[in-house]
Amino acid sequence: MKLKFFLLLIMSLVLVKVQAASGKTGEDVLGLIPRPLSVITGHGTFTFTPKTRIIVENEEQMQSVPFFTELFHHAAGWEPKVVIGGSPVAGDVVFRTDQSLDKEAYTLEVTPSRIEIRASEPVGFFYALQTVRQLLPVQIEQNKLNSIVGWKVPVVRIKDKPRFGWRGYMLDVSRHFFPKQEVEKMIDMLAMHKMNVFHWHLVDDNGWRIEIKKYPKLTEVGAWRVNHENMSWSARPAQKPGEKATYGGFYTQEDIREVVAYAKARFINIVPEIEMPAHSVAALTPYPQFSCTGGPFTVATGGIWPNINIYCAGNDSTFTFLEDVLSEVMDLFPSQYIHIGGDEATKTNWVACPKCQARIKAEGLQNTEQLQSYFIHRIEKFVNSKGRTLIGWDEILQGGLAPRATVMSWRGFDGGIAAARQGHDVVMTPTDNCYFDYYQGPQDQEPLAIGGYLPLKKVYDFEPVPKALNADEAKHILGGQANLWSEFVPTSQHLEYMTFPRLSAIAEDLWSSSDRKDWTSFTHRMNLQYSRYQHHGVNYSKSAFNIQMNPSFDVTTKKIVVTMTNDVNAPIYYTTDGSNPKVSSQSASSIQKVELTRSETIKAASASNGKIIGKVTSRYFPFHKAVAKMVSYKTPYDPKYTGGGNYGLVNAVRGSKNYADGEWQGWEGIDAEVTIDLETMQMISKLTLGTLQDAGQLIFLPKSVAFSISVDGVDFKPVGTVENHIAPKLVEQGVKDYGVKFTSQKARFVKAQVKNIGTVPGSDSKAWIFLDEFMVE
Ligand code: TNX
Repeated sequence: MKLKFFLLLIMSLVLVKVQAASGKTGEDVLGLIPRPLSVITGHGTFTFTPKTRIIVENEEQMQSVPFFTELFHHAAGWEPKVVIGGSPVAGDVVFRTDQSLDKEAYTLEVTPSRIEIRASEPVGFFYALQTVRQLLPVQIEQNKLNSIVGWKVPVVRIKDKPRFGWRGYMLDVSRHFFPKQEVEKMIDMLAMHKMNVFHWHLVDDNGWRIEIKKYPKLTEVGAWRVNHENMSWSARPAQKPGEKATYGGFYTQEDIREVVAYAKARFINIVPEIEMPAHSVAALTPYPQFSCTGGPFTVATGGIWPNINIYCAGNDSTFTFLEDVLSEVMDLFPSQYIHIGGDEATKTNWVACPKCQARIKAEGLQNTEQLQSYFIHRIEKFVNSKGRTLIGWDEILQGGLAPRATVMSWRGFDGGIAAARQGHDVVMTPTDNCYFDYYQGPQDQEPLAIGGYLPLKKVYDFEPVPKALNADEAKHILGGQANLWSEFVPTSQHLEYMTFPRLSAIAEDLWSSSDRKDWTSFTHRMNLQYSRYQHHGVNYSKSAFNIQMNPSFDVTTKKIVVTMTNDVNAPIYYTTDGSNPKVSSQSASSIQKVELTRSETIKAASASNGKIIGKVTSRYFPFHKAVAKMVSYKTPYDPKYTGGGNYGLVNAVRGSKNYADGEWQGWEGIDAEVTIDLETMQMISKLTLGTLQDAGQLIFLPKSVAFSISVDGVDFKPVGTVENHIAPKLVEQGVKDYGVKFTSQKARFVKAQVKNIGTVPGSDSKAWIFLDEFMVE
């Protein structure tokens, strides 16, 4: 007996030690996401068996259970029974109404003999069960039978409630269409994260995705565009006469009803968005009479900017149309909030339109901004007449906010702050923290995205309540939301890649109280969450583990110090011998520094649970003959892209696919000519100049690069010209070297003359050339 006790003591000490060494607390090991308000861990476990009963108090509480018991059905082959009333026995899960708890709050007490859940409403019980689900072995998430020995839940006491009432995720199904099944999969994942709003961006310039019975052409015509999926979003040609529109899709009203019910069963409200007055070309294509010019229009195949073809604000029939559409939308969606868009309207046509001008006059308005405000006020009146609340993007502040409108603040926090100060409710979704269409890792290792940079950590740092607001104003911040715009998200796989794991971070921002947020704890708890994703076949990104390599070059010592980090404090392993990094005896550190004095390739990767995870980052540092030598420029590089200054082209650090990585020197609309003085005569046989293409940033490969060498810096002798005969492609993004090899010759000076293509194909914007590293060998 004594021996057993002693062994137990040793074992628990070892456990504590192991946890302390990894920095993980007992709570972190549970892997609860989002983190509850309070968690007190204990000893022992409760076991779910086929005999386990969930005793609810009434019919209403039954709704909280199926999404939980279903998991057992798939993973265990049996389900706990749900019964109404009865006296609990050992092994039961018991629901108890506790009116003192807030609507979404719950308490959860797990003892070896029973689980007791308290809440005031079904939604609280539902969230408690989501927590129990995370306390179970992760295999509970599997869609195949497991031979787990006991579905055990650790003894624990949890008190929990959300910080915000609006915990949202927006999906744009217009720019790319996602089938109903994928939408439902996302709703499942939202529910697991205790998120409660799914904002469905159903219409935009690139496709109208919701069936409207009164206007069938909205989907017959408006849901389809010419398929230019193989071209860059921003450079797609418009539909030509006779061209067939084959890309698209839409949801029937039956589909919508199904998805709404599906979400409701998971305590998620769907907020539909019908964009107006802009982002409406897909509607105006079949119904051009509701525009100012009368068209004709085509459903946009890709990006259009500026947004000038918008609904006419002077035409009463436009409002009849929109009210008809909104009536059908409100019949389908029980949501209190109806989103009417309101963003990014360019009012050029309103200025020229006689009807709009007549409206301005008749209504005593000052300008088109006020006309937009008139538009939104009028729609708000209608939405309110149906007992609903209007919500729109922060542009609805322009010209005066409609009396009861709620504002979704996306262009930073300012719109939200202004609205809250005027006493309006606000949902915060600033691009900097919430735009899931932005890159989430070092850009050169990511699939093409719209731009921006929103790594997991930055999502985690999101604080929805700005300090500028006083306590009363802050009450208007309903919560926050992540937005996934889908211009650069063509498939369901990619949609998941962009959403996860960032969704876990925003779920914690919006649910957990700020003093419970802790990045290190989050990264530990995520380990189990990644397994949960895996069991659901979610294609999550591992970019947070990817390595950021930060080289810094010292011109005097001619040394590069490369600092390697990742965001999640995971150990980093690296090699310089060309082999792939392995989990090895190398001292495991989440920051590694290497000093380089000769050409070398560094390969590095992070590890998690003793295995390499994420991508292997490989970077070659060429210590060539011109390193740290003087460069002179015929026309200086643009002050926006200096590549680190005058040694930028000769620092042995190459520019990456990311145009903004600080290595590139840029010239806008003009040619470049650079000359290097090697200081002494050298034998030279190869010259190489790195260049970049990033059509989205208007950066194009040079038309040609002419290389020459000289002994005196006066007479230059050509050694070769590289021409790029391929018509400038609008899709590609990447680094390309222009180089020449020749028989070894003596020279002190080398020169590259670089020809810019001049203007962007198909437009009159100036094209950029970007150069980095002029290598001499
Ligand atoms: C701005 S956010 C938009 C969207 C784009 C998004 C891309 C907002 C209200 N409007 O139309 O898809 O940027 O990040």
